[in-house]
Amino acid sequence: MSEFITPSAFSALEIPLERFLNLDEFPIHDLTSSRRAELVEQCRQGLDKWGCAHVPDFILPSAIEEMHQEALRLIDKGYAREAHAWVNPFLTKEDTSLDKDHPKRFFEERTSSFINSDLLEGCSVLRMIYDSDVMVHFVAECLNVGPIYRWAEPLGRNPYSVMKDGDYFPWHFDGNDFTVSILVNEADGGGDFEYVPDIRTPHNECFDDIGAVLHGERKRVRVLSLNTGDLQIFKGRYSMHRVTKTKGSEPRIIALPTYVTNPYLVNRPHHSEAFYGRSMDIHHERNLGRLDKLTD
Ligand SMILES: O=C(O)CCC(=O)C(=O)O
Ligand SMILES: [Fe+2]
Repeated sequence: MSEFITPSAFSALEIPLERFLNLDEFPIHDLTSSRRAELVEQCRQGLDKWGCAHVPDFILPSAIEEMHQEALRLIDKGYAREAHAWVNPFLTKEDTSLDKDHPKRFFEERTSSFINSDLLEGCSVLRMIYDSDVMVHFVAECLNVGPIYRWAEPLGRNPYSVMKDGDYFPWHFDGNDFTVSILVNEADGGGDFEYVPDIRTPHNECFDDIGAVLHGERKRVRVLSLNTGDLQIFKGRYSMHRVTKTKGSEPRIIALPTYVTNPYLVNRPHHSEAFYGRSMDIHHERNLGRLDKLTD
């Protein structure tokens, strides 16, 4: 485990919520607050109806700016831009034994990049948001599942996804259960988040429906216009999603604090290589079965 050199987490004592939340407007720390109950209810409705919860202006502009500046300092470092790859929606390798129309044989080029979690700075406000138990508790209540945990995944637990002019993030499913996203900087154009809510279930791969979307079927596709500071909570393991091509000189930067139901698991080695540029010992050591039988 000598690969790990960064500090792991902030303690509850070290996380001033006021640094990233307006607690008058978003009193997620106060379990007696009717405003909190209302927010949880709205998120549950969003997840039920559209597979996505959306809270406008959740994170303070000053914290968004801190994250933006952190991302700009890190944008050209480490593994940020090395992991370009041809990927299918499951991030698995080409399998020529399958029919050529099978969705597992549908490959697109991912040109977007990640600022991996292990690069985040010591005083990163994104790490603070991620490590906050108050946030984890709030997200779990919105999802109406629990307990949920922070992820053991060293590279993908809370990265920034970065898309520069002309970059594309292809259709895929996530290896984890839930993703929270917070847009930190908007591209000049494009960069729409598109998703198909619950296109597969824990016990049904639904390859035909997936294939139809990959070949252009738009009936069930939803498009989210994201705004900086908004919070999205999204079930990326069941809802196939992508980000359309970005345009212009401003990079699209989005923070992705990610929570899971199994605190031990990490991404599969091939998923880590395809998205985050490499796999580490932990990805091979913890390559265990999933409770669902879905391809990932
Ligand atoms: O950039 C986004 O909005 C989504 C990123 C994403 O889907 C992922 O990192 O798995
Ligand atoms: Fe994703």
